[in-house]
Amino acid sequence: MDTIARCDVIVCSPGRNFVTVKITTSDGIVGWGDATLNGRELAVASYLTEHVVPCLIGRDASRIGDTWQYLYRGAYWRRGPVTMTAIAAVDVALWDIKGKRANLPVYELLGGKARENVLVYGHAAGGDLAEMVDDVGRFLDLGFTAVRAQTGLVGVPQAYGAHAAGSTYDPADGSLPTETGWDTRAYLDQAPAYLAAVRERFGFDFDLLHDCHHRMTPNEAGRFGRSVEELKLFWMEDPTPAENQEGFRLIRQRTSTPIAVGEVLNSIWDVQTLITEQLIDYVRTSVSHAGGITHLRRIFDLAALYHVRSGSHGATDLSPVSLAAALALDITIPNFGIQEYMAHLPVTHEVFRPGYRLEGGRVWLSDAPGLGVEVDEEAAKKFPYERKYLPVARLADGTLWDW
Ligand code: CS2
Ligand code: MG
Repeated sequence: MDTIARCDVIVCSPGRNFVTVKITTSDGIVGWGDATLNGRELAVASYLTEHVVPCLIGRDASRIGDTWQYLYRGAYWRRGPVTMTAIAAVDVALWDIKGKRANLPVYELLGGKARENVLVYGHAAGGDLAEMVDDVGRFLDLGFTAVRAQTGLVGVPQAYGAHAAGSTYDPADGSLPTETGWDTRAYLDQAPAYLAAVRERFGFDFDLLHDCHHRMTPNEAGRFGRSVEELKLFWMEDPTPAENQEGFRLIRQRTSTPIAVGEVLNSIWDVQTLITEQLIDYVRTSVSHAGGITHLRRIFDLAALYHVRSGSHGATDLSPVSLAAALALDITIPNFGIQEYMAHLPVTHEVFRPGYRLEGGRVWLSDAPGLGVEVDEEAAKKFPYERKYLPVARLADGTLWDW
């Protein structure tokens, strides 16, 4: 029996903070998992080191499902981003090992390819409308057929999405959360107009996505969705905080604009109503925050019953290990929708060397056994952790709001 001989938790910051799990078996096979939780990295690292790792040593590395149940039910306390990210990292590392042991890419273990490559979307952004529209053009010139468009709001300081065109998304550069502004009235006035400007410039032959980032009430989200219907968005993302799953019934009553939700959620129960009542069109739960390959495939299987497609989160705070695992699911499931793809900084690839390849708005997977990602631990030592936070948002009167 090939047992788990050691489990290391590697915290490093090549361009931004990452937490990586390295599991080594008694046969010397190494598997990698991403345990990064943006702004709360050390909580997961400690959860793993102090509470999970001691339970793993000596376990049969092949028993992925049993280990998942052991870590989920065995914790007694259910769900949550820290727990589910920790479980996800162990799960993905064990799938990586199982692939290496079988000398097969993980996607073969999941049933084999259902498509040749994976459709992805890029992030166009800009400090103002002109910059953002130019950035959309840049992605289209690169061959992307799906682009997310975001920009700031006139009169609202540092509103989400307003960052230099082409820069890699890294929300906070201070040691404390950056305080940004928000104004829903300005957003409802300006965002439909700036998305219309994109359509005016580039037409309708590509998929245009937009992230509302959790800031509206269900009624406001219904108004927003209705106001952009003729722009034929591929989706409006996170239109309202999704703890209130029932709120999406109101949005559905008001607009046919497709809806994508899930990146901040971490279990099948968090999206169960959204899926079974068909309140969303895409589920965005990620392999690194929603319990790994084992749990995310259950979410996608439930989603398939209700015509909900996948749209996995893939921002730069999910490491290349996470993206490789997401791609293994993306290429095999029948209800694949789209995969978010934000290019990691070159410095990140000094530590993480993935085998996937971006070409013309699609990603081609490596045929290497396992996930096909190498992690350079020596290089990782050059990039010590530095505490960073996601920003917070406040309304003009100081009310703390959803960022
Ligand atoms: C965004 C993320 O990519 C997205 O859809 O919502 O960039 C999100 O803001 C970050 O991943 C938070 O860490
Ligand atoms: Mg988002």
